[in-house]
Amino acid sequence: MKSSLDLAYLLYCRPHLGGSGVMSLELAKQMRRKGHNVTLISYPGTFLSSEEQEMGINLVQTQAINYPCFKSEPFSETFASVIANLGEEKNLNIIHANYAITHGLAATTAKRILERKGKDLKVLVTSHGSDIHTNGHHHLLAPTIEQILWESDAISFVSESLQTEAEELFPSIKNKGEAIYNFVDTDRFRFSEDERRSIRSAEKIPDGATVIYHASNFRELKNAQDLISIAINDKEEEDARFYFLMVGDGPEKTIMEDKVRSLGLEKYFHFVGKKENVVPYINASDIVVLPSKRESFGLVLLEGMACGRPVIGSRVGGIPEVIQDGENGFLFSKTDELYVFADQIRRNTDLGKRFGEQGKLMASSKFSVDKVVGQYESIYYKMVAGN
Ligand code: GMT
Repeated sequence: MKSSLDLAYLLYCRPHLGGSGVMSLELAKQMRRKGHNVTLISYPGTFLSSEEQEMGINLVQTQAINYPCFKSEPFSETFASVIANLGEEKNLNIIHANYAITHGLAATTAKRILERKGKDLKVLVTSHGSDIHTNGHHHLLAPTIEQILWESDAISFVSESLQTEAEELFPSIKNKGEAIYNFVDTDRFRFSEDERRSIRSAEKIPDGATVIYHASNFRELKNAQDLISIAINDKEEEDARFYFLMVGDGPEKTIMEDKVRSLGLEKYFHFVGKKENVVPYINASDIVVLPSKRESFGLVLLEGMACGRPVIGSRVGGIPEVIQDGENGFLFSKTDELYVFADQIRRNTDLGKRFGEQGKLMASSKFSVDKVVGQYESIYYKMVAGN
């Protein structure tokens, strides 16, 4: 039997919401369930649920330094010290940093501090996307990101497409990384008729309406405005119109709300803000749509699939690894196709059902907790063994 490990996760955690935080917190919980010691390291203001506390997960928060001459909080430095202190106190095996920028830099710095003191801390950096497809192309960030990835003991990418892009961008890290998909807990993300009814009634969505679900941080790259094109195309439709459940918050939300108002479409768009539990909103919907310009994976789609929803996504980044075109949903390349595909699913309920069933199957096989958590655990053991 393999011995249990001492693991630390450096992550964006509650109250921050977003795919990387959701994934890394869930991974940490799964590792704790497997008997490993787990410490979360995160920002001031982070909190654990009572379940997480009862499970024996530790939380260490860094603190703001508030030194007046600093232009911003030196989080890379304070996190590095937090990890190094933790590594001195106990025999920490692995620091799993989510994102190279800030977290990976802190982890590799802590590794060097501990090395000087004769301790061997292994660093795994998970690249969730922007380190490569956005910041990785910025000349003021790229050399540092490459160095962090190069210095780490192992790298995981949330999709094969992200790994390919990273290796093209930074040839020095070739053969170092591994694609490990995000996963979904199918016990939590599952269909419920009660939730469906309750949200549709609370949001006053008429019977027969087809509801499109979108969740994001409403940044420009999420391209949420494409959804308005569906509503514009739908103007001729009399009875069974599209309604939109828009979950999340971010810079483009107000722009979208203004646009929706100026087009007289406010009846159809329901901006419900940030939600800690998105499952009832997915269940209230009929199609999940992610029209991003860049996307390393698209966890929102996988959550929709687990709840048996057909999915539509743009043909970019890792989305084609989540959506099998014509099997569990549609991939689109041009905005006009978005309406055509959504309309096809609305008119052909059998097709929507078939897509939903296939998506559910994929969620519990290709993207299952057991499979993906097992992949991470095996990387941890390989790292500790020095492979
Ligand atoms: O999509 C975002 O802007 C949020 C970001 C995050 O930090 O949560 O998401 C990234 O990581 C998720 C979890 O691995 C992926 O599912 C998202 O596709 C990825 N976002 C982008 O690549 C834009």
